[in-house]
Amino acid sequence: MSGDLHFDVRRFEELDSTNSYLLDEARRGAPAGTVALADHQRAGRGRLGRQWESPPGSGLLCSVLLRPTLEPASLYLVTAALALAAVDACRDAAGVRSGIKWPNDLVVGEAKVAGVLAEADLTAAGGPVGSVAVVAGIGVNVTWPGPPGAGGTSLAEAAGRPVERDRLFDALLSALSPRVDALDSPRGRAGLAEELRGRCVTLGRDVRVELAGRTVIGRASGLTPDGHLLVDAASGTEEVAAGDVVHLRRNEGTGPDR
Ligand code: BT5
Repeated sequence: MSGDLHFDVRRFEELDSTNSYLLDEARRGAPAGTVALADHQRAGRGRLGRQWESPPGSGLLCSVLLRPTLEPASLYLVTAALALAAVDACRDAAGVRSGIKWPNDLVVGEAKVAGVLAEADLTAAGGPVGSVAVVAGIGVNVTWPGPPGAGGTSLAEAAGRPVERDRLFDALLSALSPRVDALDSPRGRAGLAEELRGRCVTLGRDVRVELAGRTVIGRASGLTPDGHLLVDAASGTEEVAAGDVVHLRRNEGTGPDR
Protein backbone atom coordinates (compact mmCIF):
# COMPACT_ATOMS: atom_id res chain seq x y z
CA MET A 1 0.00 0.00 0.00
CA SER A 2 1.45 3.38 -0.88
CA GLY A 3 1.64 6.47 1.26
CA ASP A 4 -1.37 8.17 -0.32
CA LEU A 5 -4.28 6.04 0.79
CA HIS A 6 -7.60 7.42 -0.35
CA PHE A 7 -10.64 6.68 1.77
CA ASP A 8 -13.75 5.88 -0.26
CA VAL A 9 -16.58 6.23 2.27
CA ARG A 10 -19.83 4.37 1.66
CA ARG A 11 -22.65 5.39 4.00
CA PHE A 12 -25.58 3.13 4.92
CA GLU A 13 -28.67 3.53 7.06
CA GLU A 14 -28.50 -0.13 7.92
CA LEU A 15 -26.26 -3.11 7.26
CA ASP A 16 -25.93 -6.52 8.85
CA SER A 17 -22.42 -5.60 9.87
CA THR A 18 -19.95 -3.12 8.40
CA ASN A 19 -17.26 -5.80 8.78
CA SER A 20 -19.18 -8.48 6.87
CA TYR A 21 -20.11 -5.98 4.14
CA LEU A 22 -16.46 -5.05 3.59
CA LEU A 23 -15.24 -8.65 3.75
CA ASP A 24 -17.66 -9.40 0.88
CA GLU A 25 -16.41 -6.35 -0.98
CA ALA A 26 -12.79 -7.43 -0.39
CA ARG A 27 -13.57 -10.78 -2.02
CA ARG A 28 -14.90 -8.85 -5.03
CA GLY A 29 -11.61 -6.98 -5.27
CA ALA A 30 -12.50 -3.67 -3.58
CA PRO A 31 -9.44 -1.48 -3.04
CA ALA A 32 -7.70 -0.63 0.20
CA GLY A 33 -9.25 2.45 1.75
CA THR A 34 -12.85 1.40 1.14
CA VAL A 35 -14.81 2.42 4.23
CA ALA A 36 -18.29 1.40 5.35
CA LEU A 37 -20.24 3.56 7.77
CA ALA A 38 -23.66 2.53 9.09
CA ASP A 39 -26.26 4.15 11.34
CA HIS A 40 -27.37 0.75 12.47
CA GLN A 41 -26.25 -2.87 12.26
CA ARG A 42 -28.70 -5.77 12.32
CA ALA A 43 -25.94 -8.15 13.35
CA GLY A 44 -23.00 -6.14 14.65
CA ARG A 45 -20.41 -8.50 15.94
CA GLY A 46 -17.62 -8.70 18.45
CA ARG A 47 -15.01 -11.39 18.92
CA LEU A 48 -15.89 -15.08 19.26
CA GLY A 49 -19.38 -14.68 17.84
CA ARG A 50 -20.38 -12.10 20.42
CA GLN A 51 -22.70 -9.22 19.61
CA TRP A 52 -21.96 -5.53 19.31
CA GLU A 53 -25.13 -3.69 20.19
CA SER A 54 -25.95 -0.12 19.29
CA PRO A 55 -29.42 1.40 18.79
CA PRO A 56 -29.85 3.28 15.48
CA GLY A 57 -27.88 6.52 15.39
CA SER A 58 -26.32 6.10 18.83
CA GLY A 59 -22.83 5.08 17.88
CA LEU A 60 -20.10 5.38 15.29
CA LEU A 61 -20.11 2.05 13.44
CA CYS A 62 -17.56 1.77 10.70
CA SER A 63 -15.01 -0.48 9.06
CA VAL A 64 -12.03 0.08 6.81
CA LEU A 65 -10.61 -2.32 4.24
CA LEU A 66 -6.82 -2.43 4.27
CA ARG A 67 -4.43 -4.49 2.21
CA PRO A 68 -1.15 -4.29 4.09
CA THR A 69 1.87 -6.47 3.45
CA LEU A 70 2.18 -8.08 6.84
CA GLU A 71 3.32 -11.33 8.41
CA PRO A 72 0.49 -13.06 10.26
CA ALA A 73 2.31 -12.35 13.54
CA SER A 74 1.99 -8.61 12.89
CA LEU A 75 -1.73 -8.59 12.08
CA TYR A 76 -2.47 -7.40 15.61
CA LEU A 77 -0.96 -4.07 14.53
CA VAL A 78 -4.02 -3.46 12.35
CA THR A 79 -6.21 -3.58 15.47
CA ALA A 80 -3.63 -1.37 17.19
CA ALA A 81 -3.61 1.18 14.32
CA LEU A 82 -7.38 1.61 14.49
CA ALA A 83 -7.51 1.63 18.29
CA LEU A 84 -4.72 4.23 18.49
CA ALA A 85 -6.48 6.37 15.88
CA ALA A 86 -9.67 6.12 17.95
CA VAL A 87 -7.85 7.27 21.10
CA ASP A 88 -6.72 10.37 19.17
CA ALA A 89 -10.20 10.92 17.71
CA CYS A 90 -11.89 10.72 21.13
CA ARG A 91 -9.44 13.35 22.36
CA ASP A 92 -9.71 15.61 19.31
CA ALA A 93 -13.47 15.41 18.70
CA ALA A 94 -14.74 15.04 22.27
CA GLY A 95 -11.94 16.04 24.62
CA VAL A 96 -12.11 12.56 26.16
CA ARG A 97 -9.03 10.77 27.36
CA SER A 98 -9.17 7.04 26.67
CA GLY A 99 -6.78 4.12 26.74
CA ILE A 100 -6.48 0.70 25.14
CA LYS A 101 -7.44 -2.30 27.21
CA TRP A 102 -5.75 -5.37 25.80
CA PRO A 103 -6.53 -6.72 23.31
CA ASN A 104 -9.20 -4.61 21.55
CA ASP A 105 -11.16 -2.28 23.82
CA LEU A 106 -11.07 1.47 24.26
CA VAL A 107 -11.80 2.41 27.84
CA VAL A 108 -12.43 5.60 29.74
CA GLY A 109 -11.31 4.77 33.25
CA GLU A 110 -12.59 1.20 33.51
CA ALA A 111 -15.61 1.67 31.25
CA LYS A 112 -15.65 0.39 27.67
CA VAL A 113 -16.43 3.14 25.18
CA ALA A 114 -15.45 1.28 21.99
CA GLY A 115 -14.45 -2.11 20.66
CA VAL A 116 -12.31 -2.99 17.65
CA LEU A 117 -12.64 -6.11 15.52
CA ALA A 118 -10.09 -6.83 12.77
CA GLU A 119 -10.73 -9.78 10.48
CA ALA A 120 -8.35 -11.00 7.76
CA ASP A 121 -9.30 -12.88 4.62
CA LEU A 122 -6.23 -14.66 3.33
CA THR A 123 -8.02 -15.68 0.12
CA ALA A 124 -9.33 -12.28 -1.01
CA ALA A 125 -7.44 -11.24 -4.12
CA GLY A 126 -7.10 -7.71 -5.44
CA GLY A 127 -4.22 -6.17 -3.52
CA PRO A 128 -0.49 -5.98 -4.17
CA VAL A 129 1.45 -9.26 -4.25
CA GLY A 130 2.05 -10.49 -0.71
CA SER A 131 -0.67 -8.29 0.77
CA VAL A 132 -3.51 -9.53 2.90
CA ALA A 133 -7.05 -8.16 3.00
CA VAL A 134 -7.93 -7.04 6.51
CA VAL A 135 -11.17 -5.42 7.56
CA ALA A 136 -10.81 -3.38 10.71
CA GLY A 137 -14.08 -2.29 12.30
CA ILE A 138 -14.87 -0.18 15.31
CA GLY A 139 -17.99 0.58 17.28
CA VAL A 140 -17.78 3.72 19.42
CA ASN A 141 -20.59 4.49 21.85
CA VAL A 142 -21.46 8.12 21.19
CA THR A 143 -24.75 8.58 23.06
CA TRP A 144 -25.63 5.10 24.38
CA PRO A 145 -23.42 3.52 27.05
CA GLY A 146 -23.87 -0.07 25.89
CA PRO A 147 -26.09 -2.87 27.11
CA PRO A 148 -27.02 -3.02 30.80
CA GLY A 149 -24.43 -4.84 32.84
CA ALA A 150 -21.68 -4.63 30.18
CA GLY A 151 -19.76 -1.92 32.03
CA GLY A 152 -19.79 0.51 29.14
CA THR A 153 -19.95 4.25 28.80
CA SER A 154 -20.57 6.71 25.99
CA LEU A 155 -18.41 9.54 24.74
CA ALA A 156 -21.18 12.05 25.55
CA GLU A 157 -21.33 10.73 29.11
CA ALA A 158 -17.55 10.89 29.46
CA ALA A 159 -17.34 14.35 27.87
CA GLY A 160 -20.33 15.73 29.78
CA ARG A 161 -21.60 17.29 26.56
CA PRO A 162 -22.99 16.22 23.17
CA VAL A 163 -20.47 14.78 20.74
CA GLU A 164 -20.83 15.05 16.96
CA ARG A 165 -20.57 11.70 15.25
CA ASP A 166 -19.42 13.13 11.92
CA ARG A 167 -16.66 15.07 13.59
CA LEU A 168 -15.55 11.95 15.42
CA PHE A 169 -15.54 10.00 12.15
CA ASP A 170 -13.47 12.64 10.34
CA ALA A 171 -11.01 12.74 13.23
CA LEU A 172 -10.79 8.95 13.16
CA LEU A 173 -9.90 8.78 9.47
CA SER A 174 -7.35 11.59 9.79
CA ALA A 175 -5.67 9.82 12.69
CA LEU A 176 -5.82 6.47 10.92
CA SER A 177 -4.20 7.52 7.66
CA PRO A 178 -0.56 7.85 8.85
CA ARG A 179 -0.89 4.67 10.89
CA VAL A 180 -2.03 2.72 7.84
CA ASP A 181 1.10 3.91 6.05
CA ALA A 182 3.14 2.81 9.06
CA LEU A 183 1.87 -0.77 8.69
CA ASP A 184 3.88 -1.24 5.50
CA SER A 185 7.39 -0.55 6.78
CA PRO A 186 9.44 -2.24 9.52
CA ARG A 187 10.14 1.14 11.08
CA GLY A 188 6.48 2.13 10.96
CA ARG A 189 5.47 -1.16 12.56
CA ALA A 190 8.03 -0.73 15.33
CA GLY A 191 6.60 2.74 15.93
CA LEU A 192 3.05 1.41 16.15
CA ALA A 193 4.08 -1.33 18.57
CA GLU A 194 5.81 1.26 20.73
CA GLU A 195 2.82 3.57 20.61
CA LEU A 196 0.56 0.70 21.60
CA ARG A 197 2.73 -0.04 24.64
CA GLY A 198 2.42 3.60 25.66
CA ARG A 199 -1.38 3.63 25.34
CA CYS A 200 -2.16 0.16 26.68
CA VAL A 201 -3.68 0.72 30.11
CA THR A 202 -3.56 -3.01 30.87
CA LEU A 203 0.23 -2.94 31.26
CA GLY A 204 1.27 -2.66 34.88
CA ARG A 205 -2.17 -3.72 36.11
CA ASP A 206 -3.08 -6.82 38.06
CA VAL A 207 -5.31 -8.86 35.79
CA ARG A 208 -7.37 -11.98 35.59
CA VAL A 209 -7.44 -13.70 32.21
CA GLU A 210 -9.98 -16.38 31.42
CA LEU A 211 -8.52 -18.98 29.08
CA ALA A 212 -10.11 -22.16 27.83
CA GLY A 213 -10.41 -24.21 30.97
CA ARG A 214 -8.24 -22.12 33.27
CA THR A 215 -7.71 -18.71 34.79
CA VAL A 216 -4.44 -16.79 34.96
CA ILE A 217 -4.01 -14.12 37.62
CA GLY A 218 -1.00 -11.85 37.81
CA ARG A 219 0.51 -8.56 36.76
CA ALA A 220 0.42 -7.62 33.08
CA SER A 221 4.08 -6.88 32.43
CA GLY A 222 4.54 -6.51 28.70
CA LEU A 223 3.61 -7.25 25.10
CA THR A 224 5.55 -9.66 22.90
CA PRO A 225 6.58 -8.68 19.34
CA ASP A 226 3.46 -10.47 18.10
CA GLY A 227 1.14 -8.63 20.45
CA HIS A 228 0.63 -11.32 23.06
CA LEU A 229 0.17 -10.21 26.67
CA LEU A 230 2.77 -11.26 29.24
CA VAL A 231 1.36 -11.90 32.69
CA ASP A 232 3.63 -12.44 35.69
CA ALA A 233 1.74 -15.07 37.66
CA ALA A 234 2.74 -16.93 40.80
CA SER A 235 3.72 -19.93 38.67
CA GLY A 236 5.90 -17.87 36.30
CA THR A 237 5.38 -15.62 33.30
CA GLU A 238 2.49 -16.65 31.08
CA GLU A 239 2.14 -15.55 27.45
CA VAL A 240 -1.50 -14.97 26.55
CA ALA A 241 -2.30 -14.96 22.83
CA ALA A 242 -6.01 -14.26 23.10
CA GLY A 243 -8.47 -13.94 25.91
CA ASP A 244 -10.67 -11.71 27.97
CA VAL A 245 -8.89 -9.63 30.54
CA VAL A 246 -10.33 -8.23 33.73
CA HIS A 247 -8.41 -5.41 35.36
CA LEU A 248 -8.34 -6.17 39.08
CA ARG A 249 -8.51 -3.64 41.83
CA ARG A 250 -5.76 -3.84 44.40
CA ASN A 251 -6.20 -6.73 46.82
CA GLU A 252 -8.71 -8.38 44.54
CA GLY A 253 -7.50 -11.87 43.80
CA THR A 254 -3.75 -11.29 43.87
CA GLY A 255 -3.11 -11.09 47.56
CA PRO A 256 -1.55 -8.09 49.27
CA ASP A 257 -0.42 -5.00 47.42
CA ARG A 258 2.92 -5.43 45.76
C1 BT5 B 1 -15.58 -6.02 20.59
O1 BT5 B 1 -15.79 -7.35 20.77
O2 BT5 B 1 -15.51 -5.20 21.46
C2 BT5 B 1 -15.47 -5.62 19.13
C3 BT5 B 1 -16.67 -4.85 18.68
C4 BT5 B 1 -16.53 -4.38 17.25
C5 BT5 B 1 -17.78 -3.73 16.77
C6 BT5 B 1 -17.62 -3.08 15.42
S1 BT5 B 1 -19.00 -2.12 14.98
C7 BT5 B 1 -18.41 -1.94 13.38
C8 BT5 B 1 -17.83 -3.30 12.98
N1 BT5 B 1 -18.83 -4.16 12.43
C9 BT5 B 1 -19.06 -5.23 13.21
O3 BT5 B 1 -19.90 -6.12 12.98
N2 BT5 B 1 -18.24 -5.18 14.29
C10 BT5 B 1 -17.39 -4.02 14.25
P1 BT5 B 1 -15.67 -8.09 22.17
O4 BT5 B 1 -14.37 -7.73 22.83
O5 BT5 B 1 -15.94 -9.52 21.85
O6 BT5 B 1 -16.81 -7.47 23.04
C11 BT5 B 1 -18.16 -7.81 22.83
C12 BT5 B 1 -18.86 -7.64 24.15
O7 BT5 B 1 -18.96 -6.25 24.48
C13 BT5 B 1 -20.30 -8.14 24.15
O8 BT5 B 1 -20.34 -9.49 24.48
C14 BT5 B 1 -20.96 -7.27 25.22
O9 BT5 B 1 -20.72 -7.78 26.51
C15 BT5 B 1 -20.19 -5.98 25.13
N3 BT5 B 1 -20.90 -4.98 24.34
C16 BT5 B 1 -21.76 -5.14 23.31
N4 BT5 B 1 -22.16 -3.96 22.82
C17 BT5 B 1 -21.54 -3.02 23.57
C18 BT5 B 1 -21.55 -1.61 23.57
N5 BT5 B 1 -22.25 -0.90 22.69
N6 BT5 B 1 -20.79 -0.97 24.52
C19 BT5 B 1 -20.06 -1.65 25.43
N7 BT5 B 1 -20.01 -2.98 25.46
C20 BT5 B 1 -20.74 -3.66 24.55
